[in-house]
Amino acid sequence: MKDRIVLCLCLCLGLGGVLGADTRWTGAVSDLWSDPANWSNGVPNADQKAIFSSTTVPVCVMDMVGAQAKQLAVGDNSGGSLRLVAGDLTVVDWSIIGYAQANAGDQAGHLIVEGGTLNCQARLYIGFQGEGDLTVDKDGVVNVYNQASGIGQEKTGNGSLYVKGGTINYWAGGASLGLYTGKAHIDLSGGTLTLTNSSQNRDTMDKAITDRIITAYDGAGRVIVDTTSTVGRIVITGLHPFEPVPVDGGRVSAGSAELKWTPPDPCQPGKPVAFDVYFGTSPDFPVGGSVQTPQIAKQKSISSIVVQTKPKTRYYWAVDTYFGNAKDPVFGPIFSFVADNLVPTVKAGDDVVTWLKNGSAEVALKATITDDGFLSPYTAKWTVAGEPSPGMAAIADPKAENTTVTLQATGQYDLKLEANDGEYTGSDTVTINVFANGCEAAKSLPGYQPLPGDLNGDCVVNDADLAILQANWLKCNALDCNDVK
Ligand SMILES: [Ca+2]
Ligand SMILES: [Ca+2]
Repeated sequence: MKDRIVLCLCLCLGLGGVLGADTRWTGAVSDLWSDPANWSNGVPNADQKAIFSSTTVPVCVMDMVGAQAKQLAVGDNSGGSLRLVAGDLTVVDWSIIGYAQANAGDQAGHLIVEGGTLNCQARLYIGFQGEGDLTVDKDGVVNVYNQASGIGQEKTGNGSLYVKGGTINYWAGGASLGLYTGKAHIDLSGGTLTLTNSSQNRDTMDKAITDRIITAYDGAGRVIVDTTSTVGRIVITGLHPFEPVPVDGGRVSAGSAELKWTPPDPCQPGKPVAFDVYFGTSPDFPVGGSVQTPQIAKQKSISSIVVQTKPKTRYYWAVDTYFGNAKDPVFGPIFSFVADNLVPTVKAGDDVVTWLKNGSAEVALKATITDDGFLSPYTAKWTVAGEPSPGMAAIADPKAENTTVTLQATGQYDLKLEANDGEYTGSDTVTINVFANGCEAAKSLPGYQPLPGDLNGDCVVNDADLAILQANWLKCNALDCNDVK
């Protein structure tokens, strides 16, 4: 199972001279970012370029909250690695992995974000003129703000983005991500990539998936592009043919969990495939390390198995397939999920359009809250998050999921419902627009069409309209009225 060995972190980092105000990682005393003795010119600040440019010193591990750098150069010209497992790093100008050395091979730059947050305030180049890769995994989050980025940015650039878990968000609008100058590759196997939902990004994603620049599970899976679930975003994930449950990179309620997968078709009709199943808390699978993940099924023709999980624990599992031929078993990828107390899911209900009757409007609030029963029965709380003026909204029973709200004035009201299970809080908001009457409310809806003959615009065709018609009967205000008459 050599293909399962997690990314080797034996790449090392650099010694180098002081360059102006820049500061270079030396790893002289430890692997911690926070120790000034590990840097040529002190721990980076927002005015300094942080440089990683050697394979002969330890990988730098982020251990600070609020870490900053002006620029980030990982793999400046002769290798270098930075790993975020916690904390956060904000880079105010550009970030580059794989700066200048084309075909760097062992001396490529490596950035790993498997916890904490990397905020790139400007562009992020993965493989600028050189070779570099970014791995997003586990709970890691990468945000790239404000400027368009590139993978394989220039002709000699060679960049790879591995989204194995966590999330990377490109927030710039228009064309957020260039993939077509140098060599670019994105592989999705458990994490999420999001982009601004622009026509340029949609076109680039479609083309890159067709061109296999974007793949899932190293080409074995499908790339899923969702442009509807999150307003304004394109959400891209990978799906393995096993269609694993729990979802790879997902979360489940701790306790008993069922691992499920979709078996491939047998090579010989009628002869079902069999599976080895591995499950545990270590990503070190057999042959991969000293702590090995236990085998829980051996050559069984099953497609699910029940396991026990503990809260706040990440689990790894894999399924190897026996087709009944010489290549058995065919190794599957390593899936992971986190077992925990789940955050309550809150749906505050559909937005409402209504109107005042005798000076007020009463609206029934119909919410849905679901939770996994941990830690305790949840408690609900409605609050007024926005109203035309203070005190115009009165919620009958703020602690009841289903209650009523009385609204005393026209305008927009935002009501927030929170559900707290003793540990986590989920929330959602419903918007209520109140108009002076039912006609104004009708006119606020998209697609409102006035009735032919509703001359006074009160949404009714009646004598009042007829009176207007009669009062104006045979009047003419054309320039040739005499001819018309
Ligand atoms: Ca819960
Ligand atoms: Ca009318």
